[in-house]
Amino acid sequence: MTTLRHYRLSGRKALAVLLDPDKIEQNALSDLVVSTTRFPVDFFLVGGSLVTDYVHKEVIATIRRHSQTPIILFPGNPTHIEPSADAILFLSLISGRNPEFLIGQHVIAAPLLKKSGLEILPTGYMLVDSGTQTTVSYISGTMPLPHDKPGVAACTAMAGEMLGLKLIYLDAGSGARWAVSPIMIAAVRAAVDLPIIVGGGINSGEKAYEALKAGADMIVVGNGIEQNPDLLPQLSAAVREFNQSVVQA
Ligand code: 1GP
Repeated sequence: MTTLRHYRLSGRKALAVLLDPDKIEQNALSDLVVSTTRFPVDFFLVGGSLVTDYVHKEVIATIRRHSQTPIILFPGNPTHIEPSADAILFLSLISGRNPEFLIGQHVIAAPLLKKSGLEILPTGYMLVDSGTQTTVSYISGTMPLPHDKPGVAACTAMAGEMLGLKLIYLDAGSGARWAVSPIMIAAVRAAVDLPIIVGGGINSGEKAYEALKAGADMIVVGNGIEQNPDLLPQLSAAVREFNQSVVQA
């Protein structure tokens, strides 16, 4: 996203909250979105690898009622395309070897996306082993990158950048037991110039700060916020603290 590129160039960090339409109930959603006026977030991501309720449109409308924060779709397949969002992560699952998720679904989605008016964000999506099998790994039929192989992650991201992708998303998967390690984030940071998104299992201000320090440009949090109401203030503070040090530097 042009905006994420700006974050990368300025050294500022971003926080995104992932809303899974299946998991969040409308009243809780309104409360959460209202609370972001006190504890700002930079983006809302809407989606997940397996959706059963198909209420993306309603979720987006609720966000828009309370907030002007940009909304980015995080789709699992072409049925999750919803034109009322602002942009879509056009994910190529480059950590896997399943052609459907590297290019197949994209061919099906392309004409719909062209009509949708959504901003397209070509993203190298890398699943990283998190100590437990995640829904996205199961649904995509792909093996995640080993947690302790930063070199493999770096080469994968490099290839993604050379192929022309514009963002890298390192994801341990929702509810990950282990978040992506700072060592792996730093290796990817050293290997590519692209903005790096990191998510999965970020459930404390410390983990958020570590990911940002290692080179993440944006962190994504989903599960943790639904489970712990104190997390949003902590994450918002971690990102703010980081950005203050950038402004002062
Ligand atoms: C998952 O990166 C996201 O795709 C967010 O993960 O729900 O564990 O925060 P969590």
